[in-house]
Amino acid sequence: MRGRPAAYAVGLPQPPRCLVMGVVNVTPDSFSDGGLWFDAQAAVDHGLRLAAQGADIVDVGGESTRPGAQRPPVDEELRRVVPVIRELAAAGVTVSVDTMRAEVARRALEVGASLVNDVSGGLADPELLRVVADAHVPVVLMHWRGHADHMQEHTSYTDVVTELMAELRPRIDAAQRAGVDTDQIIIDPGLGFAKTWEHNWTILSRMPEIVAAGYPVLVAASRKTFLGELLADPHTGARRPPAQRDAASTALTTTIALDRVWCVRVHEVPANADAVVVAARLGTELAHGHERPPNEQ
Ligand code: PMM
Repeated sequence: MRGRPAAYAVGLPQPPRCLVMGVVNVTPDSFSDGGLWFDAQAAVDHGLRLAAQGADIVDVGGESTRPGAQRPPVDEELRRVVPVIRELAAAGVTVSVDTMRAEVARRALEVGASLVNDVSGGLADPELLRVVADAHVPVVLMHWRGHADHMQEHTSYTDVVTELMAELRPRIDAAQRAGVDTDQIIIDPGLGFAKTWEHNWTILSRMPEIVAAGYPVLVAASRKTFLGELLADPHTGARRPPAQRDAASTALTTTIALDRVWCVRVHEVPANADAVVVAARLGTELAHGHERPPNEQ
């Protein structure tokens, strides 16, 4: 039914609507909110706030993946995310760790994370998939063509949706070979990762094809540069800054949720939490509205 996920991941909440994942970037340099939650206590407070506002999952990351970003050393990534995940999980929040490193995933799962979100789909550190399998937790496999410092050199596609789905297939196979349960594999088209702005719009317009693969689909459009470009100042041409892209992000959440995507990853939760409820209700109406007796219409 439109507005409800076409597939769910075993081991995570399964509400009858698209899920909302709130973002906590414990980084000094993320494009969307860099530096705001770099302090551990500020990050914990923000994660608790997102959960209270209706986030089903809180995604904690310690590495910026904005184009051109340099990777932090593994010790630094651990220092950033482990205390935050420990506190949020202890408070009862369902936590996801946004990492490409097996060691960070392992420590995050030890302190209570429920999901591993790997933007490299297991390519950056092949050991990560075994860590996920051993812990029997779900994993997000995102479409990825290389690290942030050179990913925008790999934006050549004949048909972006067909190709990203074909490139995700071996990542799904690798996860299964490592022992990850099929019903714990989530896929993500990777908006903005080795994609041009035009590719992002094509992907968004063809979401039903991605959902039709049968896996839960995560989409992270929130605050991304293609929205800043679309909403550029008509006089100066300056891109709309990230913190002023939330209304546009919410508009996309509504359409994505109607397309039966499993989860949206967003920076600002309240409006998106409302949008997924609206989409679920509208989806029900689209499916059954015409069957109602006249006195209920
Ligand atoms: N984008 C970012 C970080 N993590 N995870 C998934 N699964 N998909 C994404 O598209 C994604 C991600 C980069 O954006 P941020 O600065 O908002 O974290």
